[in-house]
Amino acid sequence: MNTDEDMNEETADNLEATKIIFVGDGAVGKTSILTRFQTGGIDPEHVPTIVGMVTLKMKDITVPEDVTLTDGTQYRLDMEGLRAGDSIDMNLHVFDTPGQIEFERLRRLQYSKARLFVMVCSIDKPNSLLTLKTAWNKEIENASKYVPKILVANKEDVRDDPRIIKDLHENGMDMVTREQIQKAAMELGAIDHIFVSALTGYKINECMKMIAEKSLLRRRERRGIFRCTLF
Ligand SMILES: Nc1nc2c(ncn2[C@@H]2O[C@H](COP(=O)(O)OP(=O)(O)O)[C@@H](O)[C@H]2O)c(=O)[nH]1
Ligand SMILES: [Mg+2]
Repeated sequence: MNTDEDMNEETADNLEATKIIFVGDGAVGKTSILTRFQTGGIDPEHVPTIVGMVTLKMKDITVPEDVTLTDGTQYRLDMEGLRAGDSIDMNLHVFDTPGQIEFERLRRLQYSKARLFVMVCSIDKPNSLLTLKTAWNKEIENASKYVPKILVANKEDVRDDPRIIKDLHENGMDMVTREQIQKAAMELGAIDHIFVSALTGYKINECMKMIAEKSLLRRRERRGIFRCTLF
């Protein structure tokens, strides 16, 4: 089935290895989301990730429609041979990156050929949403402007936890609201967002499906941009 035309990066052959990158501050639950999806449980200890890659086999993924963001940016289906509504199986190679800032060089190496960035924050850590906007988004945009991103707000299970609400108040903070996440998704240029809990498993399967589906899109290159020629 392979014609010469198929031998570029954007063919359905690449479904064998679709590269997904998780980013976000340490301890927001990136590793836990993946572990919960794979095994149905999470490790209560926080073990900082150095480099982790897991392969997830995803069945019956529905090829998505194109997406247009409120600012007009378009994300289009970018896999030859696929049409919106098709049902496919995919292998996701998910890179669970270290959140610590000192691993920046390591992360940059991982970003090449990514098909989707999953930006993770935790609703009990307002700062983890702020750093997505200030630090992580810049790092991602530097790596590629064409790769779609989604926003995942974890720890939905603690939303009404009086002890955590009190702790946040004592430090002059509040739980991150649903509206704040919605607004942040727009500001970040995320093509979708979802609230999950790795602890209870709430929306974890939906989240992984969303990841698989959205990785098939790519930001449409703007027409009419002056292309530099070197002579
Ligand atoms: N309450 C609650 N705790 C969570 C959830 N997800 C992860 N955690 C805890 O948060 C801590 C950090 O999780 P981890 O997955 O290591 O974060 P990472 O650094 O982003 O990979 C661990 O103690 C987890 O048990 C969640 O959905 N709810
Ligand atoms: Mg981790």
